[in-house]
Formats: sequence, C-alpha cells, structure tokens
Amino acid sequence: MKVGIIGLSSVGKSTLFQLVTGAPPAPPSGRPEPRLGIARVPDTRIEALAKLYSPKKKTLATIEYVDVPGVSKGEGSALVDLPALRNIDALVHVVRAFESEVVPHPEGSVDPLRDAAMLDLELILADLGAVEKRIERLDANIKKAKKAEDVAERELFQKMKEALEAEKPLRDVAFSDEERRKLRNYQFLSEKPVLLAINMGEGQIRDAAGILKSSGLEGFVASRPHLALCPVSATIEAEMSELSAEDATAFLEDLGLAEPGLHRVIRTSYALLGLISFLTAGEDECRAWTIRRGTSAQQAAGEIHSDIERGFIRAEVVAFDELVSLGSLAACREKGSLRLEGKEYVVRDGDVINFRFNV
Ligand SMILES: Nc1nc2c(ncn2[C@@H]2O[C@H](COP(=O)(O)OP(=O)(O)O)[C@@H](O)[C@H]2O)c(=O)[nH]1
Ligand SMILES: [Mg+2]
Repeated sequence: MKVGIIGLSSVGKSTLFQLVTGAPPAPPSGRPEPRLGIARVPDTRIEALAKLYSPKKKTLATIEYVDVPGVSKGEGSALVDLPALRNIDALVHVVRAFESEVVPHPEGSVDPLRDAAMLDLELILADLGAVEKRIERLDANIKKAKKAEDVAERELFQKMKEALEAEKPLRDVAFSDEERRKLRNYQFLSEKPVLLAINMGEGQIRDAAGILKSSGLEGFVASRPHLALCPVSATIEAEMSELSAEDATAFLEDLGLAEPGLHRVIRTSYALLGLISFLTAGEDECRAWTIRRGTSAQQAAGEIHSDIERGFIRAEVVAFDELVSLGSLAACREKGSLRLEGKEYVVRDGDVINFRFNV
C-alpha cells in the first residue's frame, strides 16, 4: 500500500513525511523530493500479544509514503506524470492551518478550507486534461477504424469528462465493474481517497475540533465520500520525537491528547484505504498483517505464504479481545471461543489466526 503526500509548498509535507517514516531530513543540496519511506502502523494489540507470548520478534503492518514537491495554484497537472506517484492507493493532503511570521504562504494568507478546495480542484483539472487527451486519441482511432471497444471507451471517458467539468472528483463517480476493468491501466488522482492532514500550530491543537468546525473543513469533508480529516501539529510531533517515552506521554497528557498525532495520521490513512489487520501470535513472532476489508480466510493465508493459501485446510480464529481476556489459546479452546473457520470465512479486524494447511 502506497500513499502520496501532496499539498502546497511549505505546509509541512516533508516534515510530516520524515516524522511518519523516520527518514532523516533531506540533504540541503539538490532537490529533496520525491522520496519514498516506510511507516509502521501503530497497533497496541501487538504489545498485548507479546505479553502473552514473549516472542523473539514483534512485527507491525507497514504502509509506504511518498513525499513529493509542492503544487502551486494552476499547476496540478505537474502531479500527473510524476513517476513517484505511480500506483499509489491514496493521498494525504497536508493543509496549513498554523500561523507563522517566518514561513511564507504561497497564497499570501492562511486559509485551510480555501487550500483544501483548491487542491481538490487541481486534482480534478489534472484528470480532466488527461481524459481530454485520451478522448482526442480515441476520436482519431475511431475515424480510422470504428472499433466497438474504442467507441465504448469513448463513452466512458465522456462520462468522466462531464463529471470533471462539473468539478466532481472521480472518487464521487459510480463505475460499473466493467468500467473499472477498462480503467485498470489508468491512474486518476481525483479518484484516490484523500486524508486531509490539517497541520496546526502548537496553540491550536488543544482546540483542534473547534477549529475544524469553525474553518468549514468539517462541513467540506462531511459532504464528500472518501475524504477524511485529521488534525496534527508537525511542530509538536517533532518536539515529541526528541523526548523519552515517559516524557512524551506526560507531554501528550498535558495537551489532553490520547495518542501522538502521527499515529492518528497513519491509522486514519490505513482505515481510509479500507485496510484492516489480522494477527498471528506465537513464541517466534507476534505480527500484524494487512488485508482489505472483506478478504476471505484463504486469501488472508496467502498474505503469509502462497503455500498456506494453496494448502489451506482450516483457520483457527479467536478475537483479540477474547484471547487477551482469557489469557491463552488453551483457555479459549476450553471456553469454546476458538473457532474453526473454512476458506470462505470473512476475516475481521483483530482476528488472531492460526492457519492449518497441507502442501
Ligand atoms: N510554525 C510552524 N512551522 C512549520 C510547521 N510545519 C512545518 N513548518 C515549517 O515550514 C517550513 C516548510 O516545511 P516543510 O516540511 O519543508 O514543507 P513542505 O514544503 O510542505 O515539504 C519549514 O521551515 C518547517 O520548519 C508547523 O506546524 N508550525
Ligand atoms: Mg517538501
């Protein structure tokens, strides 16, 4: 899973990218972006399982982030052919809410709702350009030889063009399976789910909910599917990353926060992608595995190894909460909480699974 970090310049994209992935700051010489990094998806359940199993290894699920150069107004098309953004699954749009005398804002003033809407429009216009180009090409082909598949594709692209001209992002357009199949080899930016990461100043984060409401951002997101909102303060996160775990916890409590903002950013982008985790637990390793919501037990087994998928017999499943409250698999078995599920079973978030297989 890959997530692109986009936004205007100097909004805190690279700062957040470094904090989320643990990448060092880019060297001062040369262009710092694009950069690729990997973040671990915070999951307190792995620690809890480790208490039961004392494993040699603990492994969290991961998500890949790409930091790209800032977009200016009217130049969203710069994102279209960026190789670093190829095959991304979602976007994090970093929006500036923090005030600062020293960091210039490319639009001259801080207005997060304006910027959120502006970049959304940039994505729409970038896609419109690509769609129009494709329609021109199809028209030329149809003129030469009227192939049915070209005519059908032209119809689909015309539908997309009309949506985009009405300033509707492709993520809000309903496509049939057949249409989706036709679009498989294309990538459209306005089709990706977007997490708006609102970068707030230190003074603002205490009243994050109020600011999201009064700025109009909450309303902006409420009427749009596949958009999510997450307040974060890059400055606070940067300060916290320098602290010991104990001091960081005290700092969070002082701010009235339950968890670091970075955790929220990573977890929200994970959820926005429709991803969940199933868990495996043992003395060798306690681990979280990433699957899409709706994945069957047999497909989930394939995440671990194709042999386990191929030779799938049964999945022994227990919900994480139950395992932790009963204390061991043996106790779960005794109480009847350990279920034997077949290959069609739809895996749930937090299922602790042991696959039985035969190859
Ligand atoms: N005051 C303040 N400055 C920030 C914050 N986040 C980033 N900056 C500063 O803004 C400038 C641009 O940050 P950077 O992460 O490089 O932005 P990018 O252009 O979006 O990648 C840097 O000088 C950062 O130190 C913030 O939350 N508050
Ligand atoms: Mg940057």
